[in-house]
Amino acid sequence: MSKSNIHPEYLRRRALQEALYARKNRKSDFYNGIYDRYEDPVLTREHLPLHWRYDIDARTNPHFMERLGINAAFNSGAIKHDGKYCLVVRVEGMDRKSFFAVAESDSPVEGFRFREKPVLLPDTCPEETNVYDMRLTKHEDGWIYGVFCSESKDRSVNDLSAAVAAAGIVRTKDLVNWERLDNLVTLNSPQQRNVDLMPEFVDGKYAFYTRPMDDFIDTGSGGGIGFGLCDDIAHAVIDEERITSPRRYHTITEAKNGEGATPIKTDRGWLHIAHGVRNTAAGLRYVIYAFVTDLKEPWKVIAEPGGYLIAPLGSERVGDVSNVVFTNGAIADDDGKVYIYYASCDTRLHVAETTVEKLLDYAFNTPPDALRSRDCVAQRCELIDRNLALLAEEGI
Ligand code: M1P
Repeated sequence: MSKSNIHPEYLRRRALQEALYARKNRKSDFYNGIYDRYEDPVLTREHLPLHWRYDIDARTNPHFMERLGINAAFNSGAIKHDGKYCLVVRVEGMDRKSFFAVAESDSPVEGFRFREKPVLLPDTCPEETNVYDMRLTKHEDGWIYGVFCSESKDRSVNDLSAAVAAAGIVRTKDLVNWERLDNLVTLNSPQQRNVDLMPEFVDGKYAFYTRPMDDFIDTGSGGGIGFGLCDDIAHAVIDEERITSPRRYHTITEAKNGEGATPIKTDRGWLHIAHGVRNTAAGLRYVIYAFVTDLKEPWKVIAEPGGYLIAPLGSERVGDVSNVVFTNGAIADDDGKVYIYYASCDTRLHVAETTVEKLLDYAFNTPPDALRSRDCVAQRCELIDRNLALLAEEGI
């Protein structure tokens, strides 16, 4: 038998990676009654196939060096497709460029493996430098849409770091072949990020949640999560954005917010899992929050609990961009369970498990932010008084 040219280190590392893929993920001890966290991330950079990173030929890579390293696997769109839990993951190379790759599993919480190759998007946008954060929508028109951030250098100003964010749009039937459509145009907002397509037509039109921004980082006059309609998805233009979930002073959304997972239709409204950002002495802090919009008028918020749903916890707090949790994908399963895929610190991807019923209970029965310390204390005293009365009544 001829000697193999495959580097022996590849085989050793592949066996280690198989153990990682086979690892069982257990619910952690974390408790709040709203959702469960899992102990291990569902994806990290260690999950990326070795043959995407190393030249595995011992003749050309005798030291088995990483040739095209991966920095992180994080913010991920999510969809159940052909019975599999599919994630379209933001993978970031060591060169800082992000790209998309599909990982799938028979389980929602473990065993995710990347498909053979990353997604090579049709190159219709020569000025585009970076792509990330795809939201996936199974639309009633029969397509699966992916809406993502398409970032280009801003050449209109003399600033090396200036960039422009736009919403790129692709569609697919199989998560294999992707058709690129025109980027979304919003006539009243110079930049867009965190844009999400609703799964149903509204007034016969394609409906988007947007995030109007004046600038690449600062949303400026952009007042929060917007809502807009367009006629033609292949050349999508939104002429009016109505603010849906606004940014508010001294709340978790003060600096900015953005639509996260594609909204989930429930019998009480559209359930949204979004992110809010505030500033601190240590930089921006990103948390995840929830709200519900009206079924018929999906730009109207009908429930918005105060505070956050998920905040970075323990080791989730540390990473490339610390103090960040971010979601752009959740799967509402047929049995009522909801899996929220959230990334921590632009570094790795986790899952939280809950149900539609629990999220609705949370959304409608958690008091809204009272906006002032005095009123927040009054809100808490009301809860305490009711509890003390019940304890007294039952002699406990
Ligand atoms: O670094 C945190 C997040 O920052 C951006 O989100 P936003 O547009 O709300 O500021 C995005 O780049 C996101 O990918 C990233 O996780």
